[in-house]
Amino acid sequence: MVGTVGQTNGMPAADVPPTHPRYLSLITRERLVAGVERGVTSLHGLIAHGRGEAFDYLIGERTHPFAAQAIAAAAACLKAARHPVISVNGNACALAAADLVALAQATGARLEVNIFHTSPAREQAIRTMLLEAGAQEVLMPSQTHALQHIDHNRKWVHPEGILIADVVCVPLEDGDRCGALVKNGKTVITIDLNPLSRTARMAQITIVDNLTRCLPLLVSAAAESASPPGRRWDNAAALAEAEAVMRTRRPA
Ligand code: PTJ
Repeated sequence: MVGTVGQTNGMPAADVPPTHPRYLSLITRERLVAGVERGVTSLHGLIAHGRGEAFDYLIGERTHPFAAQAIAAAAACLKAARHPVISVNGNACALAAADLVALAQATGARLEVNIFHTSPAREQAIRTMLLEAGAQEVLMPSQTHALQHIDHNRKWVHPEGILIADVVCVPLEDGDRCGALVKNGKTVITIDLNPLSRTARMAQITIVDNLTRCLPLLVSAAAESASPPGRRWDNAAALAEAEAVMRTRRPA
């Protein structure tokens, strides 16, 4: 697919040919630029994406066994949850709205908008994009219910969503909120290409992979099987493996 929105690497997106060696990466950037243009993604989100790209480059832009195992653990955890919630920010929505909706359907999780950079207009734009992608329901942050142990905009949550969730899936999270969710007694699943980030280290299950690659795998894992009996997940070991791959892998 050749996109129609935004500029990509200095050239109009429509000029990015599928034969370009960096095609997928360029088209993914274009999705984020389009997200900014439609008011879903913050400008800061472009910077965050660049950081993610750098780590993705270091793992050879592929899903490694440490990620595949984390995906299986995350699918089982979401399916075993009493009240799972998928927390959606501006980057996750622009990159993967349809997959987030599919994940909610496959796991019975509720979708809730929750962003770091305060903007009621952007919250509404994210909600609209999720509804357009097929969501039946999108919970919005309230102005009455706040998580404890956190000060910024991300503390505001929906009383029937994140507030009472036992398991929260938070792709591309910032460390403060991940820590707050854990302190509030939640099990946190995150997707983060940086195995050194505070989020990656504080979450109980971290999938070190690109959101765009691992979400379809997570949806399939959740849709395929009944939840297997919970095996104990060693997140620190998985992060150490990811870091080792980054430090030792030679480019192909
Ligand atoms: O929409 P908002 O206001 O909630 O803002 C969202 C961002 C992502 C801008 C905000 O949460 C933020 O600033 O996040 P951080 O602290 O930069 O963390 C983002 C993490 O996600 C970093 O560790 C990146 O390496 C990682 N990351 C970026 N892109 C991807 C990614 N991980 C997986 N897949 C990606 N595509």
